[in-house]
Amino acid sequence: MTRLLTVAAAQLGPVQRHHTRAEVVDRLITLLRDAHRHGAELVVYPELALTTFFPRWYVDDIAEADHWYETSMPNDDTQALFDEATGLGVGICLGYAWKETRDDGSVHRWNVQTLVERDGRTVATYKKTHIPGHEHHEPDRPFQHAERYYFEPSPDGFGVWPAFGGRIGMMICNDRRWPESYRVMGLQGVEMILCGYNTPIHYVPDPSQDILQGFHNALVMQSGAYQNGTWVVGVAKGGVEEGVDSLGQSMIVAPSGQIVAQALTTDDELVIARCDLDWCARYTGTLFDFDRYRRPEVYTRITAQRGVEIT
Ligand code: CDV
Repeated sequence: MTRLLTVAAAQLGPVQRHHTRAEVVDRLITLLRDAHRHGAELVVYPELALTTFFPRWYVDDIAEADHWYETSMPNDDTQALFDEATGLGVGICLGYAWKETRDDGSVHRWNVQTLVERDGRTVATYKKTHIPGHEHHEPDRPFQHAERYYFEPSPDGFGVWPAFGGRIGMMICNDRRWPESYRVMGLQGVEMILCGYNTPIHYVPDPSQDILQGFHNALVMQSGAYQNGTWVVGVAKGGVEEGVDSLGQSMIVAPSGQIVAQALTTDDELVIARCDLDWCARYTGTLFDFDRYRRPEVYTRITAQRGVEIT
């Protein structure tokens, strides 16, 4: 018997600064209902789905940015989405900013995705591992990418959870560019990786990469899928948000590395595929039989060293 999972990448068009969470949640519910009508069992939303991509602005006092963060999930603004999903028997994966205040009084700000099963049970909340951009105000940029000011990098790394009849992993945006992200999940037997993203077309440190944004997006997710024998679901918040044009190109990639479905617009759009989780074993049981063919004893630099060392 094959294990089939119908998944929907619920791409969002822009979320502007003046859009309320209630307005955004309405859009998420519209996508959810449509995905359910098409047989989806899991709906994956983008990174920071509930708000505009606020790291594009720097504020001197980070407390002024607190309103962009959730302090609990679900909460008053998102309860309707969670209720609708559970009522329909559809799972969701939702990206948002989380401000955590611990019992010891310490405050932590994370860029997260929460995965919820079809029965409403929270499977896991994943915190973004690779935080791109800059820590300080860089006034010469046309727009900021101050994620390193607004978010801590996760100390936990990449997990894989039994859910949806398979083994599900998560990563967020910049994580998808790093082969280590996929491999750490591959070594835990991942069968489907869920990844929300916000990728401005204009890459300020090196504009020669602008024209390659779509190519690089597909390149990393297709190679990560193939080299680890896993499905990858990449979900954009695209279009022109507060004057910054961002990549759409949400896609579902098979363990073969082939793109099986891809967005055609940069607006709210569903990309749906019926994914055979057993297809993963065709790769992980043959060419990428890790236990048989990998050589971890000669890969020690990968964890022992961070940057390049010339010997
Ligand atoms: N949200 C992101 O992580 N964006 C990065 C940009 C800054 C390059 C990305 O990797 O798409």
